[in-house]
Amino acid sequence: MKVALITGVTGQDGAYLAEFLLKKGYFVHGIKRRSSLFNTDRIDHLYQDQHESNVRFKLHYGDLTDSTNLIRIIQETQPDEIYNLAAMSHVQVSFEMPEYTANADGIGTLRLLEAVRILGLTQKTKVYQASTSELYGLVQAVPQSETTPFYPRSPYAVAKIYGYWITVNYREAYGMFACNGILFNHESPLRGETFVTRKITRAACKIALGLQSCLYLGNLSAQRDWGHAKDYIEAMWLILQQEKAEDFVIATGVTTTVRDFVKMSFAELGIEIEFSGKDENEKGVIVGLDVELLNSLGLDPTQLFLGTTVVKVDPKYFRPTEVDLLLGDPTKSKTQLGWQPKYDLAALVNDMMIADLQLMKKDEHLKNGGFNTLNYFE
Ligand code: NDP
Ligand code: GDR
Repeated sequence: MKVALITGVTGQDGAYLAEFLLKKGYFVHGIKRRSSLFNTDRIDHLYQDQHESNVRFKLHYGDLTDSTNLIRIIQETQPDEIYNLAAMSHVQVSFEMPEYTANADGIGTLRLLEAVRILGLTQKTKVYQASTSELYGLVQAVPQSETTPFYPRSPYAVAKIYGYWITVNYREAYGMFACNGILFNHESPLRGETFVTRKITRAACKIALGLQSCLYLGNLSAQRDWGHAKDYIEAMWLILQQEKAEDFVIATGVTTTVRDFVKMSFAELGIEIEFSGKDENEKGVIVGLDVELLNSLGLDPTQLFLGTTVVKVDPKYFRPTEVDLLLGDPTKSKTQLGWQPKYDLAALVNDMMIADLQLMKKDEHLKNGGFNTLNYFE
């Protein structure tokens, strides 16, 4: 039986990857952080009672900032494949926690690679490093491919560039099977609530249900190449199944503004939004209602009014340095890995909206029953 170790198993990608590898017959070990509340929501459906026989999913407490912990877990688990997905992954937050981000995302990658080397596993254990389109940062060329120069624009991206190069270095220096997946933005119903897509899909549902009046966003003109996390975790696995260790760009090849993502999300509910104004004064207003669609989704169209402003700009979400445009060139992954995404942007938005509408309806029931509803700090 193949053995995989996933760091960041409680995150969006970790959860999908764990499920994917279990289906493939792997024994999956995951590293989770100690927290004062349960933090395993995304993987609870995969839980296996550790007292049963034939257990194939096991969690270990750990942290990428603790090398002795990593060495012990890798020694204990003897993995064939390590997927290093753990990271402080929020670009804006990295401006507030630059040192921690460098420690976890940059040096954390080194700790993991070094643990493999110290334990004499360089010829056994393959390592996947979660690299990112944020490495491209300030636009040097589009579309961005494996050969496009990097220009990181945040403490997060600078930390990840260390992770990228130390992975390449361990491959070249020690002959390790260590690869970077340079993944462009990928989203899903499991996406963290403070990333822009999930913030939008949740808010659109809440607004339609009368649970929220306005959605505040930052830069509406930023363009991202958004794919579905379910497709992207498959690419991670494919990268480690190749004959030769190499780095790959994973992207859809289509880019869209935040503004258009907002319009697409509201449209899923039968609400047409139009934007007007500039920069900080830009706003999104309801200009059309598809009463039939709203009714069919169990939403009350009489609560929604043409001319209502439902999206505004709050400059607190602007970043000190922004990445304006990401557009990936997935030619190498499509030809060499045979990777083919199943979701396009419309299908991604639809999947997220269906899930969030269900979730927010639950929230509505709680509210009507006098209970506290879901709130998140952004
Ligand atoms: P998430 O933020 O959803 O998950 C991050 C995971 O890392 C969580 O399990 C988190 O634990 C864990 N983690 C954070 N810090 C540490 C630490 N110091 N030690 C151990 N674990 C830690 O990210 P995604 O699933 O979206 O992304 C996975 C990886 O891919 C990340 O490295 C991200 O930077 C990278 N990436 C993501 C892209 C995307 O669009 N999603 C695109 C390109 C790269 P906890 O649950 O306790 O917070
Ligand atoms: P990103 O994702 O920074 O690309 O990093 P995020 O969804 O946070 O931002 C995308 C773009 O939207 C703009 N934006 C806002 N972003 C957030 N979070 N909140 C807002 O209110 C808002 N308004 C506008 C941002 O300025 C940005 O331009 C993600 C993470 O998953 C990284 O870990 C990963 O490496 C990259 O994707 C690829």
